[in-house]
Amino acid sequence: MRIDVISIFPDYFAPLSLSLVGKAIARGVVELGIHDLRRWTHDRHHTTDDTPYGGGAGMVMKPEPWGEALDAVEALSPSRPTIVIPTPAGEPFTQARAYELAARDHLVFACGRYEGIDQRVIDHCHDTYDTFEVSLGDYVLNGGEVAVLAITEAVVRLIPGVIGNPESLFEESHSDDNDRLLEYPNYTKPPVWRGRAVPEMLLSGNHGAIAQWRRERALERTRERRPDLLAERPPS
Ligand code: JBQ
Repeated sequence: MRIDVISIFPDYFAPLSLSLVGKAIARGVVELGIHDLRRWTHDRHHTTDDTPYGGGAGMVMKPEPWGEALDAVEALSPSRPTIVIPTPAGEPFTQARAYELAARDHLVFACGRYEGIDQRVIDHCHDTYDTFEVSLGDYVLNGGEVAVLAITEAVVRLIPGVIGNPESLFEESHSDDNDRLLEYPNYTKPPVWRGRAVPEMLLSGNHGAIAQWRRERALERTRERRPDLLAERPPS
């Protein structure tokens, strides 16, 4: 997979050369290009934003640098690029979307600042490429950069061969194989820590009973913390 990121803060993406994503890059499973949007400005001050038509607070990213940046990055494409635009106005980013993006050849992330990119750029993306506008949640970030770090990690770990032990993909929270419940609580040694004992059931060696106990804990947690997930589940 090829991944390109367009941002006015290219330094934000240094962490991508670490950890699991970094290993995928080192192994050649992922090819990563980070691009400074200012490279496609032509004025002395490398201006990327301007005041909004119609008035209001904040600034809006100008369309011209974005148009040139997208054209240039498209030229690097091994096939047809998929554009991902993090925005608080996007659809909630989900594990299902992560799986879908993990199957693409070329992802292009377009990082806008909070007030956003001129809508004509977004419309151009929808008309020209497969485009997803996604949000990480209902809170305020200054721009799309942190969202791109999170989405990249969620996607790259799903590319076949990236995770050493693919079994660990199965039982985790939000996976289909876990019935979309939150994950049950986990424990390791020692058996008692600061007066807190590991639940006795887990020491029983009774694998059937343990599986049932874990499912009960997962349901209990989900009911308390994410009742919306229970409401979404297929009947049974
Ligand atoms: C979203 F995706 C973005 C981009 C910019 C700001 C944002 N704020 C909240 N959630 O993930 C987001």
